[in-house]
Amino acid sequence: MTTDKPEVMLIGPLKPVVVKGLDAICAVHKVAEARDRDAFIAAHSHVRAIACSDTACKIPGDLMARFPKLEIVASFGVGYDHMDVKWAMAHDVVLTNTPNVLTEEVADTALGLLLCTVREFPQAERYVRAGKWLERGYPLTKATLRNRTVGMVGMGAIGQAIARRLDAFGVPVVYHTRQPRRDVSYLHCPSLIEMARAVDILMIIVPGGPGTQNLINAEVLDALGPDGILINMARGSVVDEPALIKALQDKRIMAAGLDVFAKEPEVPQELIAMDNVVLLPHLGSASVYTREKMDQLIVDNIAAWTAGKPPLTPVAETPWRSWNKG
Ligand code: 8YV
Repeated sequence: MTTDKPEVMLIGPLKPVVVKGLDAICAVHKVAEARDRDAFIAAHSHVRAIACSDTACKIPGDLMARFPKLEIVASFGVGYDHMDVKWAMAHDVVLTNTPNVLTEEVADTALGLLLCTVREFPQAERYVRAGKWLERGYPLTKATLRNRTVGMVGMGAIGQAIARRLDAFGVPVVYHTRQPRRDVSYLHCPSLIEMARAVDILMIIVPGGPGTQNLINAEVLDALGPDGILINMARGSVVDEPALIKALQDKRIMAAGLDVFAKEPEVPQELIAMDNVVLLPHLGSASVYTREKMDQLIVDNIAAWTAGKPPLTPVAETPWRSWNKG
């Protein structure tokens, strides 16, 4: 196919907002429609832009290397641990993500998961459906948000939106990040272990990737202690999953609320079997409203690139430079 339009390789599901938006401005080569993926990529190795419509689609360096003129990868998702950032930095490829538009939705989900885990709403709902209320009332929950402090692991835009909600609930917040943030007034805890020891609830909301791999390990869980509750809204990779399972089984922590897992969509049978765990299928941002905004931002980043302008949301490691021409 020859075309005057800029060409884009679309990797991932054919979402209506992405397909419609890209089709209007580019010649879009849709990997999802290819019979032979490898041959399709080889036949279009001249393209200079990739759009990735799902964080479940990995973008490793050896895939990007198959497009020698590659300038930009515009991906879905605020997290970008599915892309090889180091490779992109070394080869002057700009990576874009979809921050901001999902912040409030993910923070809503985090509060929902926190409340469900602390006050056992899913368990209580199952109790009603099973007809057990007719026999006796649901037991009082051991955990409460009252008189508790939440220790946030991570305090980026989503972390701050979660903290704002906790402020409104009257729940004190402290946080751990490598460096204290100047733009927040919550108490900064330089040591994760000490913070875990001091609080009853850990809320994980840090980026995934090598820098945070297994950050929440057995030592942190033990510091959180037998009344402790862990909420993971970040990435499965941030928590040592076998260590978490063991800590829950041994009652070394009280409960966990998990939106993310090490090998999604597989959830360990041990977690499914436990009643003190609330499990969600990675739906932090998953409303039609927010997902469409994220999808549109992929299109807007590509549109800026096709117009020779800086993309709207390059990730910090790969800022737009004048030689990324579009
Ligand atoms: C999505 C996310 O729920 O943006 C992210 O990084 O984790 C979420 O918004 C996830 O990408 C689901 O595929």
